[in-house]
Amino acid sequence: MQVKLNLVVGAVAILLGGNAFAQDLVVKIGHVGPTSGQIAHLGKDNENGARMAIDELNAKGVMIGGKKAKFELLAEDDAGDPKQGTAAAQKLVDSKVNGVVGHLNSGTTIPASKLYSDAGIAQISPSATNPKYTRQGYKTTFRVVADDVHLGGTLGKYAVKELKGKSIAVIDDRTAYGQGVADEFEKGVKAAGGKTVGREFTSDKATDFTAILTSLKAKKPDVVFFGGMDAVAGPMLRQMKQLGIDARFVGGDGICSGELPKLAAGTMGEGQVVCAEAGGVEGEAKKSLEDFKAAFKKKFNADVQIYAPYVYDAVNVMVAAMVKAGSSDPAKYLPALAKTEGYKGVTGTIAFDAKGDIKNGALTLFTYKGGKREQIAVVR
Ligand code: ABU
Repeated sequence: MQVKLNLVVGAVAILLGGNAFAQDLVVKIGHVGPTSGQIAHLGKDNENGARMAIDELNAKGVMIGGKKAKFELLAEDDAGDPKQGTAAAQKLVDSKVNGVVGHLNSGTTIPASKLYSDAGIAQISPSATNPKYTRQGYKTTFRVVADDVHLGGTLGKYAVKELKGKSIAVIDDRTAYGQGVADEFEKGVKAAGGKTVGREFTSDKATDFTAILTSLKAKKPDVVFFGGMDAVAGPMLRQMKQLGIDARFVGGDGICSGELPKLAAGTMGEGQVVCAEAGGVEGEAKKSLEDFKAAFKKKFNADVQIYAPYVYDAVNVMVAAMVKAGSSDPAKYLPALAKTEGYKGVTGTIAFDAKGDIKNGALTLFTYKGGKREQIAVVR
């Protein structure tokens, strides 16, 4: 009898390809980011953060409701395009994922959030900073970074008070992120008693900024703020240099990547650029982040660009809620996720407010020297 039972168990294991035992719980985590297009380097950075979390969770062996969980990553590319973003979201909904981490861009995250909300699937964005994302009244939206009100407002005040900007020009890329963060920057400048001398816009696909930069040059700006991503900021810095615009260049998290010096092709002045990542750690907590970055480099042979650690934390905080609830069913673990308090991640301590935003979110101000990102300060 025992021999027969062993044979049956063995046959089931073979049928399952040796990947999962019948009693295992398969947990599907969706990830969406632009792994093609101009900011593919940022999309891949995010996706690798998710991959790292999933691989570690599988190696560790996590029990959910008395079953051993086997985590699967369903990674989708939205190319940073809102239409492709909703198509990717629908694909994940149809695949019955247990949760989603993403998307990277606000312009894709916000429309996709309706689909996840309608399907009751938890979504944690590791990088979309437009405030609207968590202000739609959905119970499924969470964010582990600070938003553009915090980012833009802080940078606006910094441009006036620390950089002593007297003539501040603003450019945005007309995306949900770029336009929003530029608006908040302008409000921050005004709140600090400063003034803006001009506002221009471009697109997230543009490569030639001669017309708008020439128009702003006539206003003799000492600070230029750009609301957009690093793939546009790099060529913009090159063209500012060609046109002889000698101004500090300030931007939000979208330009604050390790890749920016390369994209600016050596035209970035020492300390010329000031940008802010929408998170940050200080003191003893820095070690966990540094350890993560070293392990990431070892695994992927690539440096962290911006948000891989936040994606890693987002996956882990979602799984921690599943463990606590004893279920990977979003309807069951969503209340536990919403009540997350004091979760110690590599990007700091995570707790969510009533909207699903991170409580007490930090910002890290950076500049670039010798082609490398250099931290200025962590502010709250
Ligand atoms: N937060 C900057 C990049 C992503 C976004 O919000 O569009």
